[in-house]
Amino acid sequence: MIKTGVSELFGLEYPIFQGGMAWVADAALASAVSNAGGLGIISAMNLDADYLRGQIAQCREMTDKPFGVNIMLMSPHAEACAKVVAEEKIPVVTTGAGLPGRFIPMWLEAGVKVVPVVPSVAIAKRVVREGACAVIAEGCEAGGHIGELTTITLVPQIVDAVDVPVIAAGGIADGRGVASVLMLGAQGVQCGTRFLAADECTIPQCFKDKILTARDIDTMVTGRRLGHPVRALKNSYMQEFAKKEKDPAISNEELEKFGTGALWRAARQGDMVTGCIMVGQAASMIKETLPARDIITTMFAEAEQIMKKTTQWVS
Ligand code: TUI
Repeated sequence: MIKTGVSELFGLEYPIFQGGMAWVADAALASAVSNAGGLGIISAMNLDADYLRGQIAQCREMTDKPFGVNIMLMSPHAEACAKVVAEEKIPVVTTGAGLPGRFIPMWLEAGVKVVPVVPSVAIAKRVVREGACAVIAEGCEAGGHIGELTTITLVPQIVDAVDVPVIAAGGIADGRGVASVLMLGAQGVQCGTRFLAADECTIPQCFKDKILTARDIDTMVTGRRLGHPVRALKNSYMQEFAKKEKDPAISNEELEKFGTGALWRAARQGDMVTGCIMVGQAASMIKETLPARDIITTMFAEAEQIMKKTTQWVS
């Protein structure tokens, strides 16, 4: 068994969070991960408070284990959804794509544990000062909206900078990834892409097939000009975005508009051509879809084996 400050702090059998992926992380996936001993997370994404309340109610029907909610801070409904998290007394909230400071006092008041995704040391220090009880250090191997640093450089620097447990994310899809970030000082992992290929994940099969056939060099990053870089699989949508991004005749407004609805088209409509297939670099390491429970147990059994083996090299 691998028990860490993260499994203890959040009452988990395994120190693993499921990423709060927009248009993907619903009650079905979150309850499956929580039932398997990790922390399932529902994404509030760009939808409103009623959607979130509905997903929370469904998740409570499907699990009696703890689960979390992710607030995407760029959402126009972030404030309304942040209030739902407090009202529903969700045990853990994670945040992404911005600074959550304005909501932290309300969450702490309601007894919600706050765990922001952080892309740098400065932001990690800031959220801990504001009341975060752990942070998710996400490297740019991750899918979707990313920072600049890699997991291997970001995690140890954040471990040194803050006195709360660090959860590593970005590029972790198997036991080797888990073992490696534990060596860097992390006490848990968050996986997004690996759970896209969970049996309980409700994205279309064609999206899962793209993951299973992805090669190492098949993702690309666009959106730097807008200040929010996004990693996704190379396809005509991403290539078109990259072209528009380089064209000075195209305004930022027009570029933003081109981005609107693209993830929804891929994740909900199965549009693999004009949709944005957000996945991390770990996509090409994933060879099969599995139930969430098997993903977690296999990953941690492998991590344990690796750590036992490596201690034999030490004398
Ligand atoms: O949030 C994510 N990943 C996401 S959000 C998302 S929805 C979206 N769609 C299109 C464009 C943009 C977003 C898809 N994937 N991961 C967590 C994460 N948070 N990664 C990086 C950050 C982050 C970045 C800056 C956290 C804080 C931060 O603060 C600096 C600031 O100035 O806000």
